[in-house]
Amino acid sequence: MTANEPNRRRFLARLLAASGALFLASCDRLSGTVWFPKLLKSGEKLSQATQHLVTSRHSMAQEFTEADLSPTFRSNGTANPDDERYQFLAAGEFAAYRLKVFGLVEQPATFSLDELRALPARSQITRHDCVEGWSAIGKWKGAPLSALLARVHPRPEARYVVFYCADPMDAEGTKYYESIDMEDAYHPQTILAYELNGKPLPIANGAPLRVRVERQLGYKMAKYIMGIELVSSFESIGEGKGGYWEDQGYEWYAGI
Ligand SMILES: Nc1nc2c(c(=O)[nH]1)N[C@H]1C(S)=C(S)[C@@H](COP(=O)(O)O)O[C@H]1N2
Ligand SMILES: [Mo]
Repeated sequence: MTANEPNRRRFLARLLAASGALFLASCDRLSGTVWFPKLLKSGEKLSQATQHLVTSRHSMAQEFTEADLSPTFRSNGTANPDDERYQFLAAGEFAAYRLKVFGLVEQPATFSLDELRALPARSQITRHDCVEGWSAIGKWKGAPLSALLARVHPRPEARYVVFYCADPMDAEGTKYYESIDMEDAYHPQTILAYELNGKPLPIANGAPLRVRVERQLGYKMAKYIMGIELVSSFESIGEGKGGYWEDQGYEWYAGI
């Protein structure tokens, strides 16, 4: 320990207290059992910078065993996109589905489901936490987003990965979309899932493809992904703050 250490500690303690991290630490006993620790009221929400101090962005989300699987994995939000193109693809069991990857990449590409299945696969049993107050444990299988990115070669300016979904426009004329930063994009548990509990991803849970960003809350896990764009800022894709719920006031960084 250096002479500066006590000072540094006091500084950190003040910083953490100010940002609500002590509140978080005292709730740590609960982590692993309920969704509560991932979800902090907006006033208690840590700044992204402070989160870097408290928990490493490289840490892994907890994984579970087959015995922990929820009997059913419920559906939330859109359960079957009322969209002509989507319904056409679903009727053909997504044989004509092509994931389009574009934006700040050297090699824009499209991927069929078979091509996505041919990428290295990862399975993980994780807990999904929805801000509406429910959780479910499911087993997801898919291609790590990092493997997909390796195919399209992101440009150095790329800072965010944006997911565009098949959901039709809502009453306000906005469509479901989501975004994550490159750190989460390359995280080993960030996968483009095409299977849930050993079966092809059901339509209710996002068929044919949905993202899992395991350290974040449910609304980040975009379902019905039709396109992926790499961008340097959200200004380049419109007025939004990086996601459907974020545009309505939810935190962009919804995790720990
Ligand atoms: N395209 C799309 N993705 C979405 C949603 C949605 O309505 N449309 N809802 C989000 C929310 S709030 C949650 S909790 C999860 C629900 O996933 P599930 O239907 O598999 O339970 O998907 C998220 N991703
Ligand atoms: Mo949710």
